Amino acid sequence: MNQTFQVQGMTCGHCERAVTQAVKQVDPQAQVRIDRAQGRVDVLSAAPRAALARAIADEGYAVGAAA
Ligand SMILES: [Cu+2]
Repeated sequence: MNQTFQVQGMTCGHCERAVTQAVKQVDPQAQVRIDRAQGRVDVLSAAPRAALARAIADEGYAVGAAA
C-alpha cells in the first residue's frame, strides 16, 4: 500500500537518508521515494501509517497529512 506523507525540514541528502532509515526501522521491506523539493515522502509499506509517521517525526521532521 502506498502511503504519502508531507514532511517538513528535509534540506539535504542526509535528511533523505535519515527519513529512509527511520521508515526502514519500522518496515525493513519498505520502499521509500522522497521528493525533497515538494517535502513529499512516498512509502510503499503495509506498516501502520501512525507508526511510520512517528518514526519520521522522531528523527526531528514535522510530518503532516498528505497534500
Ligand atoms: Cu539534511
